[in-house]
This record gives sequence, C-alpha cells and structure tokens, in this order.
Amino acid sequence: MAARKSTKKPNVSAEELTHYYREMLLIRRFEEKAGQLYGMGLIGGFCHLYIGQEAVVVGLEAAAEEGDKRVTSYRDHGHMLACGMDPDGVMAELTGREGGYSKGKGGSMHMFSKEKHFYGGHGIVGAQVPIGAGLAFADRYKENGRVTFTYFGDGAANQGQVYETFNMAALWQLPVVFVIENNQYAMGTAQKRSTSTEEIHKRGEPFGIPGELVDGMNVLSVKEAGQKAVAHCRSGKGPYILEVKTYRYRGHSMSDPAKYRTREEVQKMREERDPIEQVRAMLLEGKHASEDELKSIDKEIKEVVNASAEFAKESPEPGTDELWTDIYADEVPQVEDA
Ligand SMILES: Cc1ncc(C[n+]2csc(CCOP(=O)(O)OP(=O)(O)O)c2C)c(N)n1
Ligand SMILES: [Mg+2]
Repeated sequence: MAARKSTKKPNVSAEELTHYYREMLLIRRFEEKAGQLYGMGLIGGFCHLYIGQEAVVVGLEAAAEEGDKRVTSYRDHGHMLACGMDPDGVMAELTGREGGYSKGKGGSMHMFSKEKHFYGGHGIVGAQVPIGAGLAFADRYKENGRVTFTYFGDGAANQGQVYETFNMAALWQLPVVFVIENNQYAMGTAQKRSTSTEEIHKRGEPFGIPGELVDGMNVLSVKEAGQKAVAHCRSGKGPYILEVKTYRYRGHSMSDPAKYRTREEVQKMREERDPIEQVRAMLLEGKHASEDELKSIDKEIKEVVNASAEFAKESPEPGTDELWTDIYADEVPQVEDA
C-alpha cells in the first residue's frame, strides 16, 4: 500500500488519544458482534462491516462541529457510532427489531438520525454523493456555516453521478467534503483492475476542486487533513476532496469468501498498519496510559456492545401494522426545519 507514514512527532494530548482509542475500539467490537449475530442468523440480508477502516470516520468526526452533516454508503455502522448514535438503536435495527433506528424496517443500509445529522445509509453505489451536495446546498442557501461530509468508496468514485456532482458543487461553491474511502477493493475488484488512474484525489482537478491523499490508517493524519478540508469549506471556498487510503479486513459483505486476495495481504496490513494498535502504541509509549487502564477501557466497550446485543435480542419484531407506515411524509418539512 502506498499510504505514507507520518514522520512528524504527534502533538496530541493523552485525553485526545484516549478518545480516539475508545471510539475506534467501539466500532471494532460492535462490528465483531454484528458479525457474530449474523452468523447466528439474527441479522438477515446484507451486512457490510467497517473493520480496518475505523480511523477514517473517527479522524473526520474529530474535525467536525455541531450541526455538520454526514451521509455515506451501505458500509455505515461505524459512521453512525462515530457521530454519537446509540449502539442499542443501531444493533436493534441490524436485527430488524422495533427498537431500531428505522423501527426494524430498514436494516443495515437504511438508518438515519435527524438529531445527529446523519442522512444514511445508501445501498445504491454513489447515490449518496448528489444527496451530500444537496445537503450542502441547503446550508449554503441558509448561510449557516455548516459542512457536509459525503463519504463514498473507490469503486463509487468511477460513477458518472460523482462527476455531475463535482461540477455543481464547484459551480455553486458548496461546503462539502468529498471523502473517498479508498479501501482498495470494490466488492471483489481491486482498484488497479477497475480504475484508470490511481490518484483519485486528483479527479476534482478539471472542476477546480482541490484534493489530497491521506493515510487512512492513522487517525491523527485523518484529523489533520479533515481540519484543513473543513476550514476550506467553511471559509466559502467550495468543495474539497480527501482520498483516504484505508483497508477493510473482512469481506465486502458477510457473504463474501474473499478469494480475490491472499490471507497474507490482510495479515500484513493488520500487523503493520492497524489503526487501533497505532494509537494503543502511542498511548503506552508516551506513558499516557498503562496496560491496566487500557484493559479497563476494553472491558467498558465490551459491556456497551454486549448490552446493545441484549437490547436488540429483547426488542420485539415490528408488528404488521407497521407495514403501511413511514412510506410517505406526513408533513412537508419547511426550510427552517430541514
Ligand atoms: C449502482 C450500483 N451498482 C452496483 C451495485 C453493487 N455493489 C454494491 S457495493 C459495490 C462495490 C462498491 O465499492 P466501493 O465503492 O469501493 O465501496 P466499498 O464496498 O469498498 O466500501 C457494488 C458494485 C450497487 N449496489 N449499486
Ligand atoms: Mg472500496
């Protein structure tokens, strides 16, 4: 992988590092639990895990402010947890239960939270990209200084609608950070087999959108790049592209046997580049935390995740009366509430 390691000594507090450790670990343990529940038949349909990519969303959330928006693809559980959505509600949605964010009717790919400004969860590859620009258009119109993080994959970056969106976002100077989560595969297709030029962060150049490549296994690099991108957008200069180079450890979805890559490739990445291990090492080497303190954080996170699984199992399935609800909006939202 060509992602660069940062050579700078990080200027970061123990508190901040501990926060990243906690947030990334929550995502990892939550996803592991979701994988187990899937194996037990408690989660049906598709389920795309985020394991390996945790530093991307945790780093970018560290660059976000209250009121900023986010929208992403179907690989979305990590994004929901990182923006503060309740693990109980996410797990219950995965298992199709009433206590879930979409009352058990949406599942893994269709969850939303108006409170946390999380706009999904989209199963159609690339479909969230124009939606992200639309959200940013609303903010530009209202001149409220908000920014929208629009996440999509390396595969999605080859979609036509992405370039229609780049054009409009640049034309109208929309405050949108396009985050390309380059995990190097689109289902079973390696980037080099599908993509004409490797440097997808340069794809905004014809539209005048600046872009940069970021080490997505290092949460501090992601945060720093995120802050730069957000400052650009908030100052009214229009969109920004971050190609965040990362890696997914698990298959594309739970049903992927992953025959298109070797076990050694995955193992090497886990051993040498793991985002959580990197922060763990920083905490220990900087004497910011002891092994015992980290163990107690691990225990705490496990308890939160186990409780979410219990909540999900105990929550009932939605009743048949829910079949005809939430199809059409009852009220048309006004500009002020949108
Ligand atoms: C329009 C459309 N085409 C094809 C698919 C099937 N499909 C689902 S995910 C995927 C690969 C996308 O890869 P990438 O954008 O790199 O995201 P990643 O899964 O790696 O996060 C494809 C082809 C789809 N859901 N929608
Ligand atoms: Mg991909």
